[in-house]
Amino acid sequence: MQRKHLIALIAILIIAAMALAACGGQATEAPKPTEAPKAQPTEAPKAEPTEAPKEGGVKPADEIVVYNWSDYVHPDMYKMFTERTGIKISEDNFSSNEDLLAKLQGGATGYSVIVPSDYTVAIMIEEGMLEELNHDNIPNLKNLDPEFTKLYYDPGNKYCVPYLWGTTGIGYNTELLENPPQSWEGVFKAKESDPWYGRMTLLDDVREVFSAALIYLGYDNNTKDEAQLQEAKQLLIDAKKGVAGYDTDNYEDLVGTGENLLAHGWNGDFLQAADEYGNIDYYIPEEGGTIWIDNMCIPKGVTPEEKLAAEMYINFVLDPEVGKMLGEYNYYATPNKESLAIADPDYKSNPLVFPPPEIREKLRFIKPLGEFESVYQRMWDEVKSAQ
Ligand code: SPD
Repeated sequence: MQRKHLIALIAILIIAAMALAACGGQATEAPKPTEAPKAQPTEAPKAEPTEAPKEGGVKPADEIVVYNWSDYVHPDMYKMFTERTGIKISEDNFSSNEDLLAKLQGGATGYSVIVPSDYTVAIMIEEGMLEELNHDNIPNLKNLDPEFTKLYYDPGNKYCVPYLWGTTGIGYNTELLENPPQSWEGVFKAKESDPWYGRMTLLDDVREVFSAALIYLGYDNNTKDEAQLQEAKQLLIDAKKGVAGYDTDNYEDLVGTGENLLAHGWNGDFLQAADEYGNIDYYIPEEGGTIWIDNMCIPKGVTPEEKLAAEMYINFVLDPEVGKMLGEYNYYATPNKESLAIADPDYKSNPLVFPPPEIREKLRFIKPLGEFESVYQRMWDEVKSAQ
């Protein structure tokens, strides 16, 4: 190209660039004041429950891990969640609230949803271990029974959403044991002549086991009285010879197979196993037992993408159909009023899932005890290590 042609070409390019800059690409795009559409709140697109909410450009993570109790989902739930959202999901399990707490306090990462019980949520909020939920991403929150929006440990569900609730009592093998003990005395003071002596387990769970012992002794299951706790500890140590072990994950199967005759455990675990083995029943001993609410929460430290995917999972669980299948399969009580409205009548009327008032009044929540929690832990270590 000749020099004069090159100069002409450059001049044309400069003029074109200046013309574009003068328009700024805006003159035709910027709406005139009179034309500007007003944002109408009612016109804002609503995020479908299963659709990724458009949140500041954040896209949900491709994959999340739920840290949950064992046997605590419907077998189709994770597949359904992936089909609806494209997000892969898997789970890891813990055996007690204390294990969950210790693991997270120890720096474990990689979990986007965790499922602690009531008193543990209180501890985690106090210790700043939980993310605040973005309710805009959880429109199905409206399905929660109002009772579950006013919980002492998290009023307004700022950090957590109730998952399922249940009770702790005794399950037994109905084929091998005709008359299980109606009092905790049969467990804590079992005689060698009792058929269940050496063939029963207690939960491997400090607060649950101490609650049962304290309730039997007639004390507050959240006592901070060291003398009462010492008495409970001695009761538990003396009971050890009749106890086959402490177990939180397989106790119901050991009852179903007949290896053990009875166990201290959670209502839904026994009722699920009853479906499998056909020989298990469950009851609350005459002195009472515990009641609890497990919750879906997001631990601090997740990425914005994981948090969004976790909120989508929480929203999915709150879907009426999903809540129904979860509760009915696990035989735990759903906190979702819309799930309950469409649930099977057998589930809704099952007194082992939804305890009637005369049982309900004998049930006690485990409460957070602050620093005193360590006294329970020390006594529990002494029980476990006693010969
Ligand atoms: N298999 C699921 C059991 C869930 C039990 N969570 C309740 C803990 C109450 N301390």
